[in-house]
Amino acid sequence: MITLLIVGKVNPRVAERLQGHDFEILSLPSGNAAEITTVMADKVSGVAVSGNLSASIMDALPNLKIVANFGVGYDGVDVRHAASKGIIVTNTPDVLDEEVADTTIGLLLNTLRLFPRAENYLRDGRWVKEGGYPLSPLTLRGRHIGMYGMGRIGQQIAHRLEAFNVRISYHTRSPKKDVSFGYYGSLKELATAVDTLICIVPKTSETRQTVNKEIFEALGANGVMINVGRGWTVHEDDLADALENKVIAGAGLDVFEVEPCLPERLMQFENVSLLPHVASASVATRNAMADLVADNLISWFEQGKPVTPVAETPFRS
Ligand code: A2R
Repeated sequence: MITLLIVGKVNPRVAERLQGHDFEILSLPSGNAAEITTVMADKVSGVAVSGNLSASIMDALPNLKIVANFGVGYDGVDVRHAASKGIIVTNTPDVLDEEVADTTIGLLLNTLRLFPRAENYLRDGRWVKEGGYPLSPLTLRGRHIGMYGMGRIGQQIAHRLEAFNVRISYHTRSPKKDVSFGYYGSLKELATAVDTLICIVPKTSETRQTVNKEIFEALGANGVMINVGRGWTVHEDDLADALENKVIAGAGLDVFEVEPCLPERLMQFENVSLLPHVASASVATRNAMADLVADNLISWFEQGKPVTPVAETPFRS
């Protein structure tokens, strides 16, 4: 029998899907390496996690062969350390692309047209008492959208935006062969050309606070910034300054640098739409992600290969 360890809080469907296979499942809810028992250290060869796994846990499990991460972003898993120890890391790409893209469109429209505020106005009885909700100062009409990131999710967002009859351009480190939108070689050039920036890049050492004062100034007074990738990418103090000083016109955020906390200042702006990191958070999509976590473990232990290994730990048969 193969012993697996669920580290931290992971969608319960992962453990359910592993039932019926030759697995013994242990759990470490605290995610604390110091609580790894001798039995775990002796027996565990596979781990399921949701976003975070430190080098110390990998070191405490000498027989570990695979880490199956719930989520497409795996910046909280020490993949370099895993690679150095020959441990495969897997993530959950593709199955959440469309859900995240749908959410992005919703967040973009909420930011521009103030729909959450308009609904609250109705619910508070103000429509009856005060008449129609004020016109939204911003609109999607006539906008030029700049995609910062044009990967699996970015392409689904752009595909949806095409139906909205808006101009689309993008910046990535290298132009994409199968993408016909205008390419800009730097984020600054993209931000200068467009009036709406959608961020969907991973958390890496290269993307930290790259959306900052300089980029907000380049976006300009009609500028809107939407972030659905990682909070790490946006300089939140610069964003608050840009909103306060009307350097840009609005922002929509689903992700924050230190979740679930966010700077108080961001809460005060009427032209900001905030979501609690829910882009992929429907039952159907989270189930599909859980299934892929389980499928990676099942495939590894029953067929000797992972389904979706990350680039840093490629599978070599
Ligand atoms: O740079 P490229 O050509 O590798 O394009 C990737 C782009 N990207 C960057 N663009 C500019 N500067 C960078 N330093 C940089 N690093 C990466 O981000 C590619 O177009 C995109 C990432 O695409 P995928 O790897 O397919 O990721 P996916 O599934 O779209 O998810 C994006 C992120 C996740 O990592 C989570 O953090 C979040 O969305 O859920």
